[in-house]
Amino acid sequence: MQTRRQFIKLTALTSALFPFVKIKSLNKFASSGKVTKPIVLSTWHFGVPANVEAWRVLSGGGKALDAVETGVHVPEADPKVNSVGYGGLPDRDGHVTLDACIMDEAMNCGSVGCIEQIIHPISVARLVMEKTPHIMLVGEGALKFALDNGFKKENLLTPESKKTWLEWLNNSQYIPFDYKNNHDTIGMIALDSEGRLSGACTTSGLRFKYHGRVGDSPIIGAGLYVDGEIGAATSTGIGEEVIRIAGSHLVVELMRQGLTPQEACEAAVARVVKNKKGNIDKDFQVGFLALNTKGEYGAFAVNQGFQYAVYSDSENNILKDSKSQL
Ligand code: SD4
Repeated sequence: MQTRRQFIKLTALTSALFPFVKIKSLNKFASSGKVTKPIVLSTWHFGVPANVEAWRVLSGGGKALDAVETGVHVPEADPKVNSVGYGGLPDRDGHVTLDACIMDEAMNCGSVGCIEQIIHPISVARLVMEKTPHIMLVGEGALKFALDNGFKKENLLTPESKKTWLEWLNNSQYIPFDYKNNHDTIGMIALDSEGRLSGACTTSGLRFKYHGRVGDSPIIGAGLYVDGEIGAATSTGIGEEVIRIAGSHLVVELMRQGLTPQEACEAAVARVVKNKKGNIDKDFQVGFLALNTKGEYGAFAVNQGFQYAVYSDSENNILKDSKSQL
């Protein structure tokens, strides 16, 4: 139990570190005792159908870990989503390379980076977590591990994505950070009826990136972080900027210090903005989504346009617009 003196010290410290965060109340001290569970949150509009599948697991009393894996399978398999899994836009050399990670409430985690020809990288990440002493496998090693474990090779480059890539090749203009044409990663975080938190994050990354480029999405602490005693966070947008600040870990640590999920996302976005020293336009984007152990959530992005989907008993898979810094 913290004393009033410790509370004041923590408030002063947080204000000094994050002067842009208006601390209305530190959530440890404003606890209503009410917990919203189960609940699942996902980034972007394709989070809506993904949440439906996750909710099927959660509403049946299933584990958050199973819910997030099942949920993100939906955009991974959807050829119309050109930023995740099958149908993802390729790198500059025409390879569809995928990044994914998964984490549960007990610090178990697994990840794959730059894996090709596997439609569900999230399930390979889960196997890395469950079957190996490691956390991350990349490239050909990740593919070999997947094939050794029964996954099948598939061509992930759809005719539509190939056409877009061939058009791009006409000019080969290298602008991977042109965010308005780079939508997007699914990050999903969930709290189940037993109070277990988990998260999953999966993407084809930035379109026409360098071959071998890995973003934030498969990096534990950047694209995703879960601490079963505190909360979970996930990110979307320009991965390089998220990695620089260990973004999702930062959000969870801020929640540990007492910030609400909303305040923590705002503070992390402010850190990104500060690092860019004003060098930000409307095509730049980084966004965070966070959930705590009480089922409270928040989201914030640098620019307008970041949407996320929420599914709980009280919010029936609603698509919400995140507030933004600019
Ligand atoms: C990445 N954060 O690879 C991911 C992809 C994304 O907008 O969210 N793109 O950097």
